[in-house]
Amino acid sequence: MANNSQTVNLKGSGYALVSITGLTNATYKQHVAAFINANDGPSSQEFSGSGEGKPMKEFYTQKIQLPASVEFDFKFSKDGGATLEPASRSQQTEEFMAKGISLYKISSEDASDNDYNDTVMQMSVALVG
Ligand SMILES: [Ca+2]
Repeated sequence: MANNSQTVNLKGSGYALVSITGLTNATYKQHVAAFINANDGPSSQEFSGSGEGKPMKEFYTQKIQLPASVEFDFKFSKDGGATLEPASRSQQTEEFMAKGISLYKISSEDASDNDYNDTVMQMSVALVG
């Protein structure tokens, strides 16, 4: 798998409400594509933004059937979006689990300073029966 891509596997059965949003800490424009492959079909969402501590304006929320996988592809642009190049991802996805809900943090680096927070994606998965 390319190092600008990371997949989160969502195990189980039944339905879950999946919500994804993100923020940037970056001068360069950040692009993220999320591909959701659920038991009841695929969906996807693109996210973009730039700036320090700026939320991305896109927000994905959908009820899906488990099991599912969610692939995050991270890119960035040095020329305002005309040319995209891969942004290496950070360390492993951080995962926070509680009964019925999981939270994930997936972040990337555009290789200028290695602070690994140029894009920080957050995903919540709430079981809804
Ligand atoms: Ca950085």
